[in-house]
Amino acid sequence: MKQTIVVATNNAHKLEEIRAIAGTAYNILGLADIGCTVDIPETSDTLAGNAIQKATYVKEHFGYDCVADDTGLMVDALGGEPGVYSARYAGPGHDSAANMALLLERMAGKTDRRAHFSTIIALTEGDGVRLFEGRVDGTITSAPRGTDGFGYDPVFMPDEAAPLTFAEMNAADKNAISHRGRATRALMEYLSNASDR
Ligand code: ITT
Repeated sequence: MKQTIVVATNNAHKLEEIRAIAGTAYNILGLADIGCTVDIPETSDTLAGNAIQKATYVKEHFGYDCVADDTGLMVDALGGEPGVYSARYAGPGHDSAANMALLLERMAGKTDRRAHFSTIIALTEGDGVRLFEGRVDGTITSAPRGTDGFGYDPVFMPDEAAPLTFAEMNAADKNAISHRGRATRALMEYLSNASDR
C-alpha cells in the first residue's frame, strides 16, 4: 500500500518537485488536500526553525504527521542574503520577478558570484521532529535565463550543470542535483528504512 505523506506547503511548484522525487510509492498531499488554507506563520530566523514551525503547525492543528521544507538562496558577496528571507526579499508577498531583480541589482559589479541553495526538511515524529538537509553550490548569473522551474531558478547556475541555469534544465535534471532533491531523497531513505523496521 502507498504511504501517504502530508507536505506543509502552499507552493505548487515545490509540491510537484517533491512528488516527482518521491516517485510512485508515495501518495503526496499538499495543504489544500487536507483542507488547510491558512498561510502558516514562518517567524524564525533560521531555515530549520521555519521548517519545524510549519510541520508542527499542521500536526497540532490538523493531526497529521507531516513534512515541511524551508529553502533559502545564500549569496556569499551579500553576506548570505537573501537566505531565510528569500521569499520576501523584495518585500511582502512571493513575487519572484521582483526578488530576482533586487538580487541582480545588489550583485551589480560584484566579481564574487558564489551562492548556494539550502533546503531543510522537517518531519514530525511522535513528539519530536527529525531534520534532513540538501545543498547545491553554484553562481548567480548577470541576467535571468530560462523559463522552467520557479523562484530564483533563472539566475542560479549550479556548478554541476554550468552553463545552464536551473530554469534551463528539465525537472528531472534539476531534481537530480538540487537542494530539494538531495534533502527529499534523504527523507525517503529514512522513511523506507523506518518502514522496514
Ligand atoms: P512554502 O513556505 O509554502 O513551502 P515558499 O514559496 O514560501 O512556500 P520557501 O519559504 O521555502 O517557500 O522559499 C523561499 C524562497 O526561495 C521563495 O521565494 C521560493 O520561490 C524560493 N525557492 C525555493 N525553492 C526554490 C528552488 O528550488 N529554486 C528556486 N527558488 C526557490
